[in-house]
Amino acid sequence: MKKTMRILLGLALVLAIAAPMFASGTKEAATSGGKSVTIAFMPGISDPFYYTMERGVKEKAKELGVNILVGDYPTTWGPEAQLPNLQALMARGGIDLLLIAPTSTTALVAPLKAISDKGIPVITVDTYLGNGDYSKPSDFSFPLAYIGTDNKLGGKQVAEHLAKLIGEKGKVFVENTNPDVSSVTDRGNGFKEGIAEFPNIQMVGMEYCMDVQQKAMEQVTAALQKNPDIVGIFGVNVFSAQGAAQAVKNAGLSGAVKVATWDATETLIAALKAGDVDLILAQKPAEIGSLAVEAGYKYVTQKVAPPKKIVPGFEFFTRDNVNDPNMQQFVYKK
Ligand code: T6T
Repeated sequence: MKKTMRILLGLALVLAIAAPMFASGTKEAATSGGKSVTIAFMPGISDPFYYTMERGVKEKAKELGVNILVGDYPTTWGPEAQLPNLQALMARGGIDLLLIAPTSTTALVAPLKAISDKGIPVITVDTYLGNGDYSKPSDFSFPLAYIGTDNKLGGKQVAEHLAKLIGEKGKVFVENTNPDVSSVTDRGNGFKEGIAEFPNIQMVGMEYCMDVQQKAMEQVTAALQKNPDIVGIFGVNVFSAQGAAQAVKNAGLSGAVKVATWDATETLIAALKAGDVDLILAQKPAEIGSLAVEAGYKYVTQKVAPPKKIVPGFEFFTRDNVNDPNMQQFVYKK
C-alpha cells in the first residue's frame, strides 16, 4: 500500500514538472541564441484600430513567450509624429525585430532601412513602403513582409455596396485621410474603380482630412453645401468616417445620404445601429498583429522567412447583421 502510494506521488511530481512543457497557454520566454526574444511594435496613431492590433500582438506574444515593447502612440498621423516615437522605442535596445505601420510610403523608407541595416529585421503591418511589392529588389523592398488588409479590394467592394444602397445612381463623395499613405490611398483608388462600373453614379470629389475628425466633418459639411444632391459618402478610416457621419447627421440627412465607412469602432457601430451610418467595413487588426508576431518569432528563432505579403480578410457590418453574436468579434476592442 505504502509502495503504491509512493509510486503515485512520484508520478504526480513528474507530471507537475512536465505539464508546463506541454501546456498550450503561456510559454517559457522564447529565446534566440540563449537570449529571450523581444519584438517592438510601433503603431501609426492613437486609435481603436491600433489598440486592437496591440491586443493581437500581445496575445500571440504571451502564447509564444516573446517580450513585446510598444512605442508611444503618435497623437497625429504622419512621419513628424511617428519618427521621434520610433527613435525612442529603438533606443530602449535589445530589440530582435520591429513591427511598424509606416505613416508614409516614402518618408519612412530611409529611417527603416537604417534600422534593418543594423540587423533588426522589419515587418510592416497595416501600411507598406513604396508600392508594397517587397518581392522585387528595390529601395523599399528590405522589409521581411507586409501584413495587412487588401485595401484596394475593400474599397472596390465598398463602392459596390454603396452603389446598391443609392439605387445605382447619383452623386457620391469620398472623405479620405492622407495622400501618401498606402492603406487609405488604396481604399480611395479601389472605390474609384468600383464606382466607375456604374455609369449613372458620379464621384464629385475626394478630400483629405489628415486624420483629423473635426476637419473631416467640416470638409463633408462643405461638400454637402456645394453639392446638395450628394446621395452617398465614403469615409475611408476611423476619423474620416466618424467626421463624415457627424456632418451628415448635423445636416439632418441621415438615411437620405447613405454613409459607407471603414473600421468597426464602437462609435461607428453605434452610429450604424442609430441609422447615421449604413455600412462598415471591419478589418481584422488583432489578426494582423497576431500573424505579425508569429512571423517575426519564426524568423528570429528559426530563420524561417515569411511570405512577402500576408493578407487577412475583412467583414461588412450592415443593420441586418450588426446584432449577430458571430459578428461581435469584429468590433474593435482594446
Ligand atoms: O484604418 C486604419 C488603418 O488601417 C489606416 O492605415 C489608418 O487609419 C486607421 O488606423 C483607422 O484610423
